[in-house]
Amino acid sequence: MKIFHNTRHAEHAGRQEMFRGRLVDCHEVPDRLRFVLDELQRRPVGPLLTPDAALEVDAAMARVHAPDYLAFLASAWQDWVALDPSNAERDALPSVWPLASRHAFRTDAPPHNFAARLGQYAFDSGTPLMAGSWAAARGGAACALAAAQAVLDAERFAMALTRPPGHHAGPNYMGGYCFINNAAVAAQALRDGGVQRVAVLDVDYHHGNGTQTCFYVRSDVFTVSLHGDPRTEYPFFLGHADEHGNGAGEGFNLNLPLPRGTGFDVWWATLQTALQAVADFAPQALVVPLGLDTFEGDPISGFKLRSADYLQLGRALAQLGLPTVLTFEGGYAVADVGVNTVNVLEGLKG
Ligand code: OKP
Ligand code: ZN
Repeated sequence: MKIFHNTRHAEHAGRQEMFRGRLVDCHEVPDRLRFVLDELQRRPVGPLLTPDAALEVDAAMARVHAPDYLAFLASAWQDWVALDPSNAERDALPSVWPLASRHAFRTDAPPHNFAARLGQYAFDSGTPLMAGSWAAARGGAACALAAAQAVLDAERFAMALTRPPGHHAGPNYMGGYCFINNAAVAAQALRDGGVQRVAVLDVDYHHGNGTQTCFYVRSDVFTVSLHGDPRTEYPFFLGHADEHGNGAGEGFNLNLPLPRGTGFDVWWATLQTALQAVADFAPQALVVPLGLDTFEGDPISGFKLRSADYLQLGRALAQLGLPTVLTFEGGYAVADVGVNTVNVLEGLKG
């Protein structure tokens, strides 16, 4: 198993996120990845690599994200500081949104004001953007691309070990701590590398709204997500059981929402449903947005998995018998996220 880690991840280290009317310390911190790397030192499961600098990461991101969104991200920090030089000491968080065109806000007259542009491209105020966010996110996309390339080159398993995470980022928006959708970049890179059918099985606690949206009208990428019920859980506005895909993508999206408080037995039974759906699709490759925030000790989530359960998850994923790319997503019980991640990888290796 090849593990591509993002050497620039720590350049993204948001200070605070808006939560219910106050700024609270960020949950998505650089230590998350350090704990995984530390555990990989203790229990190596494969070589730790960095992506080849020759990989065409900008082209790979552009296969998933809109050009204006990528341009926005690339200059966002500079534009934030230009808005007010004292902003250099503060992370950028949005505070005004156009909602959707059905609410009569115009989308045909794009604002020049940076605060408005940030609101145009972000769906929550919990995703701080700072000086190093773009470099970190772009470095993560390189890891996703490298992992996909490794699988195209006949590696059975490859992981993009990176943060910030990606599965909430859509074609032209950030949110949920995510800027670039690493899983979508990997899935698209597999398609572009000649894989006809790709399945994405998202096991993060939160619905993978960004990934679902990237592929919602397509039949070549089947998206499945097992997550906290959006009626009570973030991201709230997507992830319901009746979202099956649209147009050519009809029947190629499956959501399996579960109530907050769900324990391993019910989660495991639901995982079997997800695995059977993946098998029925008969993909030639699998992408797993791997969130470890299903853990009982997670501070912001509500499932009750224990550390040993992640070995089982790894074994179950391996039983699909597919070339597999994993991307590192959530998991905020920082002291446990290393053990839980490496448990999945050990289970995978069998
Ligand atoms: C990202 B990933 C908690 C508020 C929720 C957003 C959660 C994003 C999770 N204070 N904020 O799916 O793990
Ligand atoms: Zn999550």
